Amino acid sequence: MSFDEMIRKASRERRSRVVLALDLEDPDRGKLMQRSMDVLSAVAKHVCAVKLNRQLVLALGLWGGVDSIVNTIHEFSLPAIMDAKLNDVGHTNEFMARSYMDAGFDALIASPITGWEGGMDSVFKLAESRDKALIMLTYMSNPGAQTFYSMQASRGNESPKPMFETFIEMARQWKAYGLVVGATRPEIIRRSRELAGRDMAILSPGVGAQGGDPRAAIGAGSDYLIVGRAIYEASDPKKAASQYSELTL
Ligand code: O7M
Repeated sequence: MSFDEMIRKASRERRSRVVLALDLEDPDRGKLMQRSMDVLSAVAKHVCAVKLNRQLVLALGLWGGVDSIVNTIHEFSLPAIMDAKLNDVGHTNEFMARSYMDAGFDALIASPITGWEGGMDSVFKLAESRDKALIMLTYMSNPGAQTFYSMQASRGNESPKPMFETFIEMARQWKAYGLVVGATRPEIIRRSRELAGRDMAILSPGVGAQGGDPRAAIGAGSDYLIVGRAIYEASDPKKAASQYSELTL
């Protein structure tokens, strides 16, 4: 099953558009692994995908650590997203992408800032050959994100426009599965949806701990909300995940 089919199926069956960001920290490897498994089993019925980032990869290692978390995510019939934020030259991007794909991830997040040739080209070719999804980070959720994502820039003879608009055009041209657009700026989500059309998914982090409004993000055109601390730091993560799911219906 493709990533798109997996996330849609899980979303439909669980009536949830919440992607869990499992960004736990603990200096004790054993405890970190146990806590990750505990949070996963508590919330699995209320989320449609799980996103890991380098926090767990650095602490647990990809092999004999994160790979078993990916297996568990799959046992819950959920797709696993690696928030790799790939942003390097082609051969190292390709090595990282291949390693994450070998570890079982169904989708990877990359930054379009490298451009195509010698940057994203190798990653897209690999993803196509392995039937994996690529998601482009086109507007971040943090306050300072506007410095660059909204910077007016022109390509060639074109008139200037905000950088994120060019990133979305590139993501479309490259046939990315979707975009990450911060939930903290509904007006940017709305514009991103206009430019992306209906075919590309929009995933939005930044609700809860970062102050974004889940309903406003969905109303502006996001398909999925990425939620971390507001779920795994809650006294009852299952209840928090279920409440966020309800907000996205
Ligand atoms: O809900 P939080 O704030 O605890 O966590 C948000 C998650 O989304 C966390 O895993 C971040 O790495 C991620 N994220 C952002 O918070 N803002 C962004 O602009 C982009 C991401 C992200 O997922 O990038 C791909």
